[in-house]
Amino acid sequence: MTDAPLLYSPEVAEALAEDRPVVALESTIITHGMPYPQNLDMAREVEEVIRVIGATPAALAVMGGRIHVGLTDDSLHQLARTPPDEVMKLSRADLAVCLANGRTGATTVAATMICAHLAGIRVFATGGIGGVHRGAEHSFDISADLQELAQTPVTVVAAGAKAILDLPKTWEVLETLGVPVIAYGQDELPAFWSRSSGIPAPLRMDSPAEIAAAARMRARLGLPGGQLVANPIPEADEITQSQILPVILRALDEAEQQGIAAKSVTPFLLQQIFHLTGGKSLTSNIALVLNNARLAAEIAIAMTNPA
Ligand code: PSU
Ligand code: MN
Repeated sequence: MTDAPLLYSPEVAEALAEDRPVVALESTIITHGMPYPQNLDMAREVEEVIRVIGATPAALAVMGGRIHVGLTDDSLHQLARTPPDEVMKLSRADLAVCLANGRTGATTVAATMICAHLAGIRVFATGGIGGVHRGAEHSFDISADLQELAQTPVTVVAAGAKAILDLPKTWEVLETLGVPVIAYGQDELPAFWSRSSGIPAPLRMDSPAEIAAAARMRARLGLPGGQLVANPIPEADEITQSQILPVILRALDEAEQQGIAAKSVTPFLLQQIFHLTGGKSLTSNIALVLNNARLAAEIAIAMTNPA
């Protein structure tokens, strides 16, 4: 069907051949989103959570000229311990170059959606999507993740957009692009580390079956693009908006003073916030990723067993 250089792990190949549920996972969150060794623990736990629910995890990364669909524990370990500056952070723009040059690359939300779709996977779990950065009216820094949601048919489960972004502008752009933004189980959009954002959700759904049915209907209508499921972080793990906002503002200040730009912005801010919260932001980040993996596995199951 596709001429793309895909290399499936035996486990993922078998699951897809038997039409069993598979959940795609990104690798930028491992290489550029969290420090070692917590990133490795997170990656392993996410896979475990997905298996326990009855789906197969497929972590995606580019190595040796191929898109790996499903990573061995050795590959996960190797990615997790490689310094961020030695791994390409891949979005739509970089994917082909990385493959053609035989370099190692970690997939962002955008690149993971592209690779998942090529591999025949319809659901993907992550932490938070990229979006419109604060000050984008000057920097024009808007993540390619948003455009990808508009064109690639994969359901992405995230805890909203990362709160370091300009959230109202991010949701506006998604609306313009025609991306369904679905809050899971609440009327308000979550804000990554916090359950509430003060922004009403454009759409709300309360079950994996509804989300699977909406994806099927979109395909029947011939509408391109995916959907974003915004899944609130569990209460026990949240950092409230009033606690995290001053920290975000300090991190943004630091980024500006150091002249951080382009692809480095997101990793830099996450690292600053990690230090400023004494590690609490990372604990929350891991908790929300696990929570998203659980929901994504349930959606993948609902997609393979239409009601
Ligand atoms: N979510 C996280 N941590 C991350 C990311 C998402 O919890 O590190 C990554 C994702 O790969 C996302 C990327 O696609 O950050 C966005 O980067 P940018 O703003 O440069 O598009
Ligand atoms: Mn950017």
